[in-house]
Amino acid sequence: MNSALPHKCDVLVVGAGFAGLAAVAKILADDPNADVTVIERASDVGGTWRDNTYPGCACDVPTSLYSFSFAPSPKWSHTFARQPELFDYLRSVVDRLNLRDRIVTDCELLSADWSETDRRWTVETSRGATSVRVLVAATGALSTPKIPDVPGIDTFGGTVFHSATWNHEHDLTGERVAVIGTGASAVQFVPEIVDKAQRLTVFQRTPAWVIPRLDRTIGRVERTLYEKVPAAHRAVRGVIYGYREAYVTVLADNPWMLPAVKVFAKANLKRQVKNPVKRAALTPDYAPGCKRLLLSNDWLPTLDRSDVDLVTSGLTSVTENGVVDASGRNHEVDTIIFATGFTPTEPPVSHLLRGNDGRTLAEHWGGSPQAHLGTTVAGFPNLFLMYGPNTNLGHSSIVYMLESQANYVVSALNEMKDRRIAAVEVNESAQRQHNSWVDSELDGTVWNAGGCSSWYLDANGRNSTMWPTYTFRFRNKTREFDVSNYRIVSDTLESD
Ligand code: N01
Repeated sequence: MNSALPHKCDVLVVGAGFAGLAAVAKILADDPNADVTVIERASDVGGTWRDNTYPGCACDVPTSLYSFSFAPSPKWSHTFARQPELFDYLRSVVDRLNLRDRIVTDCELLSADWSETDRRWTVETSRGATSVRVLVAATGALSTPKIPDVPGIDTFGGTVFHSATWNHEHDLTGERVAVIGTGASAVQFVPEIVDKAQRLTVFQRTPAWVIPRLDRTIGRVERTLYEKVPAAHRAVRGVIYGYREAYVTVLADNPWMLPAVKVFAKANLKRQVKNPVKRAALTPDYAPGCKRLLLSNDWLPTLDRSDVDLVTSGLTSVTENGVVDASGRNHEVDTIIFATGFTPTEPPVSHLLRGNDGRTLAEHWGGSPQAHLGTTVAGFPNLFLMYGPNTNLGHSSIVYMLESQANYVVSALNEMKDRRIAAVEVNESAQRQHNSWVDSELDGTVWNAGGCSSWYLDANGRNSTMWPTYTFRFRNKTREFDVSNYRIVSDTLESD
């Protein structure tokens, strides 16, 4: 890919995962001559689908929906594509849309400072500096692995890694393995490694609601149909979109319907876990959906196996040869795999961006990320966040949200161009109003009032991750750049 970072560019996109590629693709579709560059810290595109390579890694949203509407693929092999296929898809999109020359790889963002005088961002990267008018941060919310600070971890004599940075050099065959965490990642890889390990010990802090994954192979005839008749594939995508949206009716709008989901999920648990002690330990005491509903057909049967231990008392420390639970028992293991998630409410990028008062985004947020439409932030002119605060979903495809945000960026760029505005900054009042609306919509939903603690809630207890309602409402709100909610920082473009 292109190795030179221009010393100046109009739009700089940081990150070449789904979010960054959505942004650059839409900007170029609107204006093929746009001066837009993407920087990517790794040596290839793909974001989370490049990095997460753990065994069994797959999408838990049907891939016909979890892909770009502007770059459909008729070739998915399964309803829920596996990681290698998704990674290949993203690389193929780069080629199909001729984006390769726009992407500077092995180029990590180190800092970005807004200058009110220059009305530009001064961006420092591992490949030098560049001056940028519009910055699009597409760095992902679930990209920085979180390993808890467990006492004694440095003394452990075996192997330790996180699910998002899987150690493929290490062979688990015949080993005693501890897995910490029982979220969306663990349910995918634990059934894949159980037959290799001599013994598996799974540390569960909170049980998850699990429902069947209705996966199937997509045969050649069906794939050919999608290839020859794209409208048929679009129709399938539309149906998936529709039934996924219907989940909001249950999870957010009518939480009184949740007991029915509970009955269904409990029946699934009863069918798949015969051991009564384990079944009791695996029964959640909060509403389904409060944490991400997990889709799996083999997670619960795996935990039911006699060669798999389920520890529910939590871990207190690590010794040189094992993991100690809350009762003080040392579980001797050779390898510890942390499936403990990410840092969505304090993304590292928030420490790198400094706004017009010299403070970082993290300092502005004080632990509770907020943005206007999840995209722009008061105090940070010409900054657009992809997958920003309150844009995460519990029910549908994040790619749909990212495309909506990319539309908004394009609309903003056009508005600025048409009005000859060099820079815009969202008004505090607009940001406040949007977030009050988000808070009131979240009030009483399963994500706020489902009786669990989850990564959806930030350090201050506010839900600063979830979009509270139907995704088409986000699409409508981001369709056009609402310039009246913005302060015009400068009314002349540099080219004047
Ligand atoms: O991480 P998680 P993940 N001691 O944060 C436990 C997306 N995703 O990597 O529930 C002990 O969900 C924690 O316990 P608790 C998806 O959005 C998408 O699995 O907090 N345990 C939990 O069990 C998902 O939500 C796909 O009590 C500790 C687990 O670790 C997100 O990524 C596929 C602990 C962390 O679960 C993250 O999933 C996979 C501690 N100190 C993932 N700290 C798709 O297919 C944490 N835990 C799109």
